[in-house]
Amino acid sequence: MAERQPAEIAVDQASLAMLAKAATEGVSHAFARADAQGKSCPFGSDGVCCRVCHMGPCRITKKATRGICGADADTIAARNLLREVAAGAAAHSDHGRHLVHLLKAVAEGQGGDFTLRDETRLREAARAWDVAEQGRGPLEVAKDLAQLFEQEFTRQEGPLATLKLAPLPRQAVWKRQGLAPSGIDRSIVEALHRTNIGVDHDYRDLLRTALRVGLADGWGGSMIATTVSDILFGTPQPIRGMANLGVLEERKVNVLVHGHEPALTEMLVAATRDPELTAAAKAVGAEGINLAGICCTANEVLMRHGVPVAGNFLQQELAIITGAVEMMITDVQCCMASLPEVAKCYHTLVVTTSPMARNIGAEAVEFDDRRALECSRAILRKAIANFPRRDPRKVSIPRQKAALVAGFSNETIFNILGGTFRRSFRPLNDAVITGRVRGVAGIVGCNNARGKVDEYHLTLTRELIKRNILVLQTGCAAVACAKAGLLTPEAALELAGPSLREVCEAVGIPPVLHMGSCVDNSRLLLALTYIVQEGGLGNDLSEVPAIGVAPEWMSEKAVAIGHYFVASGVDVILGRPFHTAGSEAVTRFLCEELLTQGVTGARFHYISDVQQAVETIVAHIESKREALGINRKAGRKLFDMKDRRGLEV
Ligand code: BF8
Ligand code: SF4
Repeated sequence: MAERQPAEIAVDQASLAMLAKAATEGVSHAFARADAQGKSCPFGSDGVCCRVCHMGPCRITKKATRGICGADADTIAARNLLREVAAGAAAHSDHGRHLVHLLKAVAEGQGGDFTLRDETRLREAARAWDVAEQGRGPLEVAKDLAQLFEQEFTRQEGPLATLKLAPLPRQAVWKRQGLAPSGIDRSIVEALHRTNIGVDHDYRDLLRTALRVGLADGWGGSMIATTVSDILFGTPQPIRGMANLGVLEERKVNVLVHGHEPALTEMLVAATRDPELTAAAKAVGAEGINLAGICCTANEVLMRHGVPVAGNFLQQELAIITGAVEMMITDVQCCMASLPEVAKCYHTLVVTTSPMARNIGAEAVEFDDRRALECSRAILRKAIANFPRRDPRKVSIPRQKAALVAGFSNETIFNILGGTFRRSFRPLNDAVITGRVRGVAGIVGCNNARGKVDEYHLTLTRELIKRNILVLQTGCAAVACAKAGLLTPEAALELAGPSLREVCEAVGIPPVLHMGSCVDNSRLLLALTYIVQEGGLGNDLSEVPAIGVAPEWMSEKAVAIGHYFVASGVDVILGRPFHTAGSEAVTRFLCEELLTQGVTGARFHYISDVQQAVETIVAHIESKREALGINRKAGRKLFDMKDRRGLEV
């Protein structure tokens, strides 16, 4: 691929400015590397390259229609996809497992500085999962809940207990179709087993397994991660914040938290408020410490503390290129391998706090949960000591930053809509039933260096709110829209269609609701569940006028997310296709037969053109409305004699 001009790479001015700076300073970044990669290998893109055994790699071509073992394009493409789902589910779920361990430690009095921040949420969760809570102390309840969650990982038989949170008709679909997963670990192990050479060769069976593993992620690992985060760190509430590289401060020690695990970050937030550390920062000539986030760690601390967001996935290198970052603290997921290389061009220290996410050139810092605050202070001291090494000639912080409101957990949506005394989704259901809100679109997922960053997210979101569709967001999609100012109540006035605007104004919400990090896509599953439970919009998730979209996705985690939405009965539009084009049968199964053969009641759509996506979403939502019968005018029908006779027959 020829090297692209900056304007072909990104839409936001802050990123463009940093790309220009990188060019002057000779710093490489993901976009340049994407160009250097050139066109992707067609066998990989089509999903027909198999490396499962060492007789291979085998590639399927017109001449060689089977690999050495006899596997055809359908088996190979399905097997590759299932492995992606397993990897994505593993990432989310392992994150959940770490949080469960922390919950258990806190419950046993071994949690150091961590506490149970949200007892109400703890008790609600206990009731939802049938853990006795009445008349018992919070630590006792937490211990039992942690144990139950642990068992969700190790369960060998019977369906996951968390599946019970879904509407009954959906549970019935899973049972009928054999899609209900057992233990999370077991599901992932089984996926790896099935995809070994010489095991499962039926693409339909492999793809059903992908749905099952997806469900183990969405309703299992991710749901557990979200729930435990809320219990330990507090359930998010609407909170103001800022987003984009302009949140970095020239006169302060800039510390960026990056990755996905919220535990350390919670303590860093507390440590930055320590007057001793502020004094230490002043002693080296800074005005204080400025903590900001990248990727989903950013979403977590934004939602709970209003910590500013410096950027989404493809801004991680650009943040260092500002020359103003003293330290970037990384853990697991989405932290680029290149960070230490980019940091070498500046004074930035890259630190890794997760024993499973090491990087050559990044300093490994032990983070002990039991001494979390002390460890956080030590890390911040290192960052402060690095401030004098900053080269002022290399510092250029873009001005751009946008205000936002985040923190729309379901618990707060209940309160906002219904009031604390009558917590309810009723007003939202009524707005959908009367057509003031046509439906709901969840726009989620990553950025992709192969495309023009944020463009699909922004165009799609603007077009949908203009058409009175409420948008729910998580992950890097939410940050993309935050940077463009779409996450403010004012955006409703300027950009939403008249009836959505009215609803937003009445309750004081933005037309685009930030619901959290990527594991918090589980909140979207529950939001749809609450809509069903509230009544009037169908009995199953597949009946709600709703859709999921991942416009610019790139991660295996997004593959898993797509699968659990579709398995839950929600159609998913992907801005970029899965690597399945080499098998017509696999593509047809995912994009047609899951729906037409009644496997899930929903399907995937591969749509790279944003306008076509808008049309598909509107048509989909309207067809769901038609099926529910809520598009009919509710006027009174006057019967004439002919009608009456008709009735008597
Ligand atoms: O987990 S949206 S680029 S940061 S994978 Fe990664 Fe994708 Fe961002 Fe959050 Ni989710
Ligand atoms: Fe080739 Fe079969 Fe081995 Fe895959 S499993 S590499 S198709 S021989």
